[in-house]
Amino acid sequence: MNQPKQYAAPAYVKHARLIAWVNEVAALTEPEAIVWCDGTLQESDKLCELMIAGGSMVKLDPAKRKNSYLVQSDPSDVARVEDRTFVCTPDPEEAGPNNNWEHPDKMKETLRGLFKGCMRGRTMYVVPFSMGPIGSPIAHIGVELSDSPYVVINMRIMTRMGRAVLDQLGSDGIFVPCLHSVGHPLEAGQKDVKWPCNKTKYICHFPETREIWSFGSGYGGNALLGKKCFALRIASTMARDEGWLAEHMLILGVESPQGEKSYVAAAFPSACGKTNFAMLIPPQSMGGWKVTTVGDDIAWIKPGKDGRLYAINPEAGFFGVAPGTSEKTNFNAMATLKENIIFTNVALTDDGDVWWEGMSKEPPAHCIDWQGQDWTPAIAKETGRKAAHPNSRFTAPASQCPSIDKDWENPAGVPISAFIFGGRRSTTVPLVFEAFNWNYGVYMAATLGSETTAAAVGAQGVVRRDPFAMLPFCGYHMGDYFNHWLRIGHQVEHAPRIFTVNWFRQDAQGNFMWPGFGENMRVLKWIVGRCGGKADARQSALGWMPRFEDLDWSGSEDVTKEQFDQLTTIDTDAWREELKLHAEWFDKLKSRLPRSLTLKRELFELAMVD
Ligand code: SAT
Ligand code: MN
Repeated sequence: MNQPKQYAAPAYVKHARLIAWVNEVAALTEPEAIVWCDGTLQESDKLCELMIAGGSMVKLDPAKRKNSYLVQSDPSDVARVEDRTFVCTPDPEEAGPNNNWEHPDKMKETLRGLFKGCMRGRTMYVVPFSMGPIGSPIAHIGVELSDSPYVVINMRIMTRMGRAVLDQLGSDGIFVPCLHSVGHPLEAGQKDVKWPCNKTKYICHFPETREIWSFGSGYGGNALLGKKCFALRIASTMARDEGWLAEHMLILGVESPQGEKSYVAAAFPSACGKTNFAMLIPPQSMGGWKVTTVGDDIAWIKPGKDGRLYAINPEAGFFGVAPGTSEKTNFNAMATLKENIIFTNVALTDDGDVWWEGMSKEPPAHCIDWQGQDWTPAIAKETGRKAAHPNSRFTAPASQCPSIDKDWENPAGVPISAFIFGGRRSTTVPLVFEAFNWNYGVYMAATLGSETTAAAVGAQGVVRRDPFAMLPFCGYHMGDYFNHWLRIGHQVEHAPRIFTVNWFRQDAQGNFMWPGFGENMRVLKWIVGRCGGKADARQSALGWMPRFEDLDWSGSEDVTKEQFDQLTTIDTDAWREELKLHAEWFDKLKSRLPRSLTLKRELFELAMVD
């Protein structure tokens, strides 16, 4: 049996509890060595060299993309595994029907069995990270122990990572312990594989003790534990206890030609275009509107002294979906991706660059696809094989984004004027409407539905309820979470207005009716106009809705009044069916469902009688 070669922490580490935990985990997992990460570029470069030497990473041609790399995962490890994700509380009621549950004692026993010796032959990296600007009153610290160099280099981009965080922690600061292993120990002489992982996977959260244990996957939200595991599942329980919100939301700034600035936060399920929306470029014809990016995935929101809600982006990078990203669909993302990027599961071109479906109109004549096989347009036509996996990703420093907001690292956050909720719905849900009031808005968010995407393992394109786009991310009972939202709205003096959008409605022929992307600015302008008392609306059964003339159509040739009417029509038959699905969903939450939401559902039912 290999004994760890180094147990001692560097002299600059002063945190006794952290050192004790690292030693305890090392005794359990038996790594070959322990490395305390400092977060420097040199360290990251060294890890990349190691991965390249081991055949698990390719350096892209620096003439094409400086300091950028491609990693291709095992085909079995390409997305979050929601059915292997657990919230472990003593009482199953606490976790709620929205989470897989196990008792913490029992789960720890299982995990200890799995983690026993699981890092043999590997290095255990100690990764201190801050979610949010270091020292911000809204930020929180975690430390991830991982045997994956891929995790380290991604965490360096996605969080504030390294020695500065340990300095902030001092000798007794609070941190969330995040333990991760790919679950693929190497016995003496055993050769490593390209992407180590384990068939058995467990992504486990312990809200009571604020701990995370993740086993068996090296991918995205399963392994970069600062993201969904900490910043959403654990943070949502912290937020419930402490009176704030941890949400699956992008944050963007909107500036009018007159220089008036508002911020909105918007929740969409994974892979529904949050990154594109966060980096939207308004049509020039609208005359000088500007959109700036604060974050593209997660928002931590706290009440400010002035009665408004203030949001920070706890992340420092974007882990965005690559396919479909192009100069046309997201110019700012493409500009962000020019250097210092880690690509995962996209294709490698013959000239040492990357490619994915939708990046360019003309596909390359030949490339190596995400599974390492030859790919040509002819092969694709014949076999249907994609060059890039539909959930392939880029990891990019947020600071490189041309639209990054000047206040994106403001420790106090930015004031939020509107919340927007959207799903991927080919039918039923109109383009946009504003809730009559906070409680109606909470109802709409609580019943949000969306057609599933490749971001999670499982069937795609099926409508599932994804309340607040938080179904896979809320670390406690969804009924309690709705109550928490209702409470927050009434506690703050200037609660944001709440809007529902749907960019994905289709006509009878299956064509998208709304052009989306930059054109979403027309809807966004109406939304901030509503918040500032500058936009008109008509009352509908669902809420306040724009008439055709209430949107700014300058320079638009895409949408006629007839098409707009179709986009905003309320199909009462479809809504009666929809409301039945709401009832089914509410039934699952039983006694913890707020009564005001049940009542709202009944009101909507009455309103849908022709
Ligand atoms: O893999 S992640 O969970 O980080 C991405 C996503 O599903 O949004
Ligand atoms: Mn997400």
